[in-house]
Amino acid sequence: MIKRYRYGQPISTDTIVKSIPICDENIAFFQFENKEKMTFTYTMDDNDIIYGLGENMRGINKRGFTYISRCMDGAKHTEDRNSLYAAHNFFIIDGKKQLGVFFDAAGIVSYDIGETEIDQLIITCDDNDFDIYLIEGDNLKDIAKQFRQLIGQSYIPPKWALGYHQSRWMYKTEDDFRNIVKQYQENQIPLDAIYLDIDYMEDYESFTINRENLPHFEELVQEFKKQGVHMVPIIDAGIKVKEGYQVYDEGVKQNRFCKDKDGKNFKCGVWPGYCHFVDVLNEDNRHWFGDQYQFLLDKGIDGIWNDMNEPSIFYTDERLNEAYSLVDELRDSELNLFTYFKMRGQFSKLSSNPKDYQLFYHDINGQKVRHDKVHNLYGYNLTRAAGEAFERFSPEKRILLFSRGSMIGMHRYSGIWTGDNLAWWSHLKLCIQQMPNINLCGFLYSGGDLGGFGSDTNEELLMRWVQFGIFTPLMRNHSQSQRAQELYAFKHTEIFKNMIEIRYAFIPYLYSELVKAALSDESYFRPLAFDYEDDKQARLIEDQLMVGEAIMIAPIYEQNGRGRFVYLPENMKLIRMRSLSDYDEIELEKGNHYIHVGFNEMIFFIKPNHIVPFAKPALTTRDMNFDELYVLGYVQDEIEYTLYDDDGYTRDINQPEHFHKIYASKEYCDCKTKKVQYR
Ligand code: MIG
Repeated sequence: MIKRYRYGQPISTDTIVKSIPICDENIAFFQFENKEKMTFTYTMDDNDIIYGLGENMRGINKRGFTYISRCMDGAKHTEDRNSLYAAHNFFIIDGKKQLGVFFDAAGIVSYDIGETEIDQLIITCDDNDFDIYLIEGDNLKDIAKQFRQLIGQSYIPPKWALGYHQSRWMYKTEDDFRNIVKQYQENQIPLDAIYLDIDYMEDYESFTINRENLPHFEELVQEFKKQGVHMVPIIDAGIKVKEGYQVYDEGVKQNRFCKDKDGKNFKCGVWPGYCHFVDVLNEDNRHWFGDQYQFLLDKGIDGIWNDMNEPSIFYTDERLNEAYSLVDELRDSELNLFTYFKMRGQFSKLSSNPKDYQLFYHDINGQKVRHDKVHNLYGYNLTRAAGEAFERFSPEKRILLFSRGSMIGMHRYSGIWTGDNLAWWSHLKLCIQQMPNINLCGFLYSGGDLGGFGSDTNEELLMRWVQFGIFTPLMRNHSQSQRAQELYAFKHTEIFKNMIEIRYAFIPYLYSELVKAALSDESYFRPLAFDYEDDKQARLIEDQLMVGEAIMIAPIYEQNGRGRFVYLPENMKLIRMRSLSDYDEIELEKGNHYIHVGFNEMIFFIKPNHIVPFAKPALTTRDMNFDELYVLGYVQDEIEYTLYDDDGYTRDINQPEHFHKIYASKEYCDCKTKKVQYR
């Protein structure tokens, strides 16, 4: 049951796709106070767990900290960060009551979940205009599903997007790209995509190509395509202020940019120097911005990542002038402790300063709205512009798209990646914990930069990250480190190769579970509690996840870890794999176990009466045969598994011929439409 409450006169976020009547009673469950800010309070039981809030810091259970939905670029994901790049305003309270809560708000919302007062959940809204949806259901899965039905079907990527992707903010020339692809091929490590970071552009201008480094860009795209490898360029939100740059000229002429208080195009500094932001909250402008992507699609590109769309601001003249005048004031004095820190602080406040978001305006259907009131809608709508354009330009084939900035609603158009993590063990753990909460907010196609984006990784950390990444729909190694982070750059290339082959082998299962989750409004990654609600210990587990209907994972995320404690909420079969031809299958009983996991091993668990189909890997997904499958299983009774499969591109997903029934008992397995056999 869903109830909708309205406060003020909200600006439509276009997040909800179902119309629910507004309820005119006072809000249930929460205590409402109209203080300086509107505040909603809920007293939590000691046993209550809070799931959700998507991409954020800290654990699966969000209790104990304050999270602020304010999309923000910030390169250090430390524990004290209240906001990352996303505004994911959905959570579930699970305990004495089970309740889904969604704040449909364009503005900033804060969730103090037992930080100030250990048992108080206190939600405050910066503006007084929003809707709240309260969702009651039979259980956690049901509540999560009702929410997803409210927000519409999640984005489904093409199948090749489930391959392994290599990226690095450093590749520049055609030879750089060729060399990387060649090394993957020579080492026989599967690869489906290679990424173009901002250096492929001319002066960081979106929708341009740096012809000095990439004189034969179009040919290069085709050359790789012949090998089954996709090139995936980045697009940045800021449009460089430069006459002669077509997107700028046209944008100015057609009045596409956000305005400052005087009605001039708002200007701030990002990568290219001074930039304007396209006013993508306006439908017409969104269409225009989407049209720009045709430049890349025409060159054979079929995947894009959208960056800096929180939108990220490095500086504005206002903030720079403040900093300069402080410097002038202090220049000739001897800095004391106070003035020293003041000056440092002044400069570190230059980027992503909330005050800068008060300096520009949008035109939403003729209504002038200050940016900070709708800040969280920006990245969402910029990526939506791309998603909508892809449907126009590529009506037959799905295009890969994922974004850094996001809000719920954008999940219908795109996936997300978790931004600038670091090569820290704690960030591997964070990535594991983010996945189920991101899924709850509708973003199924997601993943973090494997190995860590910033600071230098090491072979062991990357190995463990890859072993977890086998299960994330987006499996991309991306970094800006000094140290090379490609899988062949380390001593045990062979082990990396084995791990990536394992990933490829399981694509039939991973793709099937991802698409089915999207079609049925369910999660691909789930906390254990969603499958084992009455199991007290399962509810507390923070480092194991359910993946699809058959698998539980328990990744290694500690330095020097060669094993770990695993809790089995029921009897399960452990699969411990060194390679596709070298693995153990061990039946284990419900309860606590210590499992050894060598550096060269990945583990997962199969639930009773479930199977995991897999295929022979190849160097690209294109070269795999998805009609000949093998099965790993833990089956006592006769069971039936529904495998989703298609040509990998079609937008026409929901066709009966895409669903293949696999029947299995302990002795045999069978499928009418595919060749299947037990391994
Ligand atoms: O200010 O394009 O998160 O993945 O490599 C940094 C350069 C801009 C941030 C993205 C990262 C990307 C980087 N970008």
